[in-house]
Amino acid sequence: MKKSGAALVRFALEQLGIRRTFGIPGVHTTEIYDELNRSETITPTLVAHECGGAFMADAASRTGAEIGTLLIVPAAGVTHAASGIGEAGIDGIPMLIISGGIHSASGHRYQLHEMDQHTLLKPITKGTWRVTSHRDIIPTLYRAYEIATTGEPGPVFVEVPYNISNFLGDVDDMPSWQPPQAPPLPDQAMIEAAAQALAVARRPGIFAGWGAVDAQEALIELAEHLDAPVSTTLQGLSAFPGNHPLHTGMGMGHYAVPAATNAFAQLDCLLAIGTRFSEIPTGSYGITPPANLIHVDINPEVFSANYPARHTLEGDARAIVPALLAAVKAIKADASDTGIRAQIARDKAAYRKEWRDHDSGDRVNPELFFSQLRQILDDDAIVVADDGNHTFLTAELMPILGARNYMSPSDFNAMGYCVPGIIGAKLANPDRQVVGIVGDGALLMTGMELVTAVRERLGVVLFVFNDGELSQISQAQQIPYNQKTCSVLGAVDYEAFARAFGVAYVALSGNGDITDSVKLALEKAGGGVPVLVDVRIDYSKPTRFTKGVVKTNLGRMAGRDKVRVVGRALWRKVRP
Ligand SMILES: Cc1ncc(C[n+]2csc(CCOP(=O)(O)OP(=O)(O)O)c2C)c(N)n1
Ligand SMILES: [Mg+2]
Repeated sequence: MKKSGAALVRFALEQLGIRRTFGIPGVHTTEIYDELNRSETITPTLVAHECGGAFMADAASRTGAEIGTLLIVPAAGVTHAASGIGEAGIDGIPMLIISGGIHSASGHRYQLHEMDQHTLLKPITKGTWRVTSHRDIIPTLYRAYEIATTGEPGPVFVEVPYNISNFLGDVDDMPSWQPPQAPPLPDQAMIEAAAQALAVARRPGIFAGWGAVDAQEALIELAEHLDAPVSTTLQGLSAFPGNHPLHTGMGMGHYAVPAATNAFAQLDCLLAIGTRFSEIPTGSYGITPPANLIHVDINPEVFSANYPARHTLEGDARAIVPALLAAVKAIKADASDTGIRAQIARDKAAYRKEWRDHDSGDRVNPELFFSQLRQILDDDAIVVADDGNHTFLTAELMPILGARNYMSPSDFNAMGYCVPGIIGAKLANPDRQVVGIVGDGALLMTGMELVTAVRERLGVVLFVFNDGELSQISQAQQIPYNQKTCSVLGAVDYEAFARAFGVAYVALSGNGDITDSVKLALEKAGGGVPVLVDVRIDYSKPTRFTKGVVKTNLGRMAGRDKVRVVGRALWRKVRP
């Protein structure tokens, strides 16, 4: 039979259960857009910039039932989207990216949007394909999808040349999609050995990353059975409920929140699930996990990459954690109350008090903001942060109560995630509250996507932490340089900015306004309109994370560099 490539793309996406694509059409993709527009199950969604589209697709993947999909023009669309693809690639988030491609048989060179996209995308995707015939389209999209969603998930890229998508060609059949089999569990003997190590440990602890988000029920039971404290990575903040008595907060070691630092101080066994021990979750490698380290991950390359593991269990945490729980229960009775819960509660209360007692002057105290926001929001609200000081404030002060209810850029660390992120999350979860915490610098990168939020009538609330600086960097410049080079922003009238897009505006100027302003914003958002809340945040107290990382990095410097850096700072203090 004869089909256009565009019709074949539509068929494959419908089979894969894709319900939405993000992107901007161009001459290479208008035929595919036209097909999708006629699909009863797929909605092609226009974005303002492909980078925003990629962050939306990422957020839809993190919080929704199906994987985020991009439909973009070749070359310029792909380079614009690359930051979002990179974030998904490093963070293990599945994403399907389809671009048009130049006419593959025209015989001409220097065509519009001509570029080797595959070389560019190789390091940030799990695979890239260029279809070479109509017969190729359906199997290639199925294969790409399977690779994106199995093993450690990640982005995949398929280029469909213009002459294939837009013209008719021969296909023999249109096969339906068959989902792949679940992978096998690791050897039972390895699970039992790890369970034995946990069962005999005097002070076991659990460190949960994004890879653990879908194993929460068994993880809670395992932690309770062992009376083991649980800390999370930044990306995995939602892997364990923030209001559980064994939840310590983010990290371990001296950069972590105090409840985590103290609870993890004397561990003799650590169970790490779905984390790579990369730079952010280790506070720039400032932790010392015990030698008795059990590492569970779907990607075996992470084992012993930064810290040697005694036991490694390769596979999906959704299968391994319940198996580990069963094996532990078979060896060890429920642990008695070790006193760890009371210690965590005391440390958490003291840390909150330390923040509340910090004098924020006439600006908004971060602890008061987050504790009141938490009280007002629904338990299943989705919280999206960007990258900056506001991220670590959110991580340290905002309890996240359910799996996949928090996201922010992590190891790839691409600023600009939040505004598109709340859009992607809300489109995937129209009945849940979705709020963003964004730095003013990050807002300037992708804030134009508010036009998309308004067009889609999304009742999202965006809290802009307005401090006029790229604070995470300006803070880091303080000690070594005592100067804020290129980290002070221009002044922006956010009320006018919001008005330009038809976004509602709420001012949050001081501590007395917090509850009323948050409630007002949520009420306005209930009407299907995005709301920008201009938060005059107080950034005068640094987070534990920032202080810890600065200390770790200074401590690691060679003596002569330390003298140079500290000496320069002192000199500039006297002679600015
Ligand atoms: C694309 C990109 N560019 C630069 C950086 C470096 N960076 C990390 S945090 C940060 C500051 C963010 O400023 P803002 O959004 O205002 O948040 P704040 O730290 O003030 O809360 C910068 C510039 C980055 N992570 N990503
Ligand atoms: Mg800022």
